[in-house]
Amino acid sequence: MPTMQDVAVRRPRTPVELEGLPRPGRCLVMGILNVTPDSFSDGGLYADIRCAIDRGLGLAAQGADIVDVGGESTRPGAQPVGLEEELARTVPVVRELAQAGVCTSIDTMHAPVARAAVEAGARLVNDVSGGLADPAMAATVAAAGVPYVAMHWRAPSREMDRHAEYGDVVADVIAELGRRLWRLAEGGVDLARVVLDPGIGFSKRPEHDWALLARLGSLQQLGHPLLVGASRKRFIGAALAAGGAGEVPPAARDVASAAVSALAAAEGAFCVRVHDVRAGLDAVRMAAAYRAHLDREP
Ligand code: PMM
Repeated sequence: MPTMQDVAVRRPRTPVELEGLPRPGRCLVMGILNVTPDSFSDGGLYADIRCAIDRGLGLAAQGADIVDVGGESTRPGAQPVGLEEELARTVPVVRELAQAGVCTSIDTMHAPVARAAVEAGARLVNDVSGGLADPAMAATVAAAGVPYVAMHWRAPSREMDRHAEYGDVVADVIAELGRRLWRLAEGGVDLARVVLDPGIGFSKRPEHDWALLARLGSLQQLGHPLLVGASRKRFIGAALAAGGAGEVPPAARDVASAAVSALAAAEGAFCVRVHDVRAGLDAVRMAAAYRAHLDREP
């Protein structure tokens, strides 16, 4: 039986705040903007970029606290795109959104892309590899002085499914993220700016994703704000199918994704990364109202 003290530890009363990021007093909502050819038209890069900027402005208008710009797909099996291509896809989008006053983050594993995006106005670097893919990332983030999301990652997308073996997934992810923190600090990163992410769907099977979500409070032992990126992922499709909904394609998983965002925010997540910003925002608002009542318990 958990004691009242355990509950207080699992659910911190004061939302974490990070320099340079919005402070709405609830879990942040990060809207996903993937500038990848399969995301938009096939009318060439310029058309894709114009379309991406409009989409980013739209996400901000819907209430996204952060718009996360990515130019390389990290889906299972995805192939790398090359540095020049990734820069060309993301930097103009970040620049224009930042100039319009939108808080943007750059979703990249590559230090040169992170550096160029921060120069263009990105206020956060979101690295799904937590610094493992590019040894120059720690020094780049240290020099940039912006918040940094370090996600739990074991291998590139094309081979990540082969690395989904765990003893106790929560303990293993905590240990591996702990080692990442150590290496980032050695690389000069100010750990007060580091957000951790369990890496939902990355080298994880559905049972691993659920265990990490259900025990998010344990990951808070590491003492860092947590970001959860569950939106539209395979484990949601699997749970819907197991519950009798049949095969639900990714684009039809937004209601279920919002439910997962509410669960993550209720467990104390600092930020949720979502495709459907309106639904995500409502979800975290419900979680904030729920948590406010938990906090009133004697
Ligand atoms: N997932 C994806 C891409 N970037 N970033 C973080 N921090 N956490 C995630 O879980 C994450 C991410 C892949 O999802 P997508 O293909 O739907 O963007």
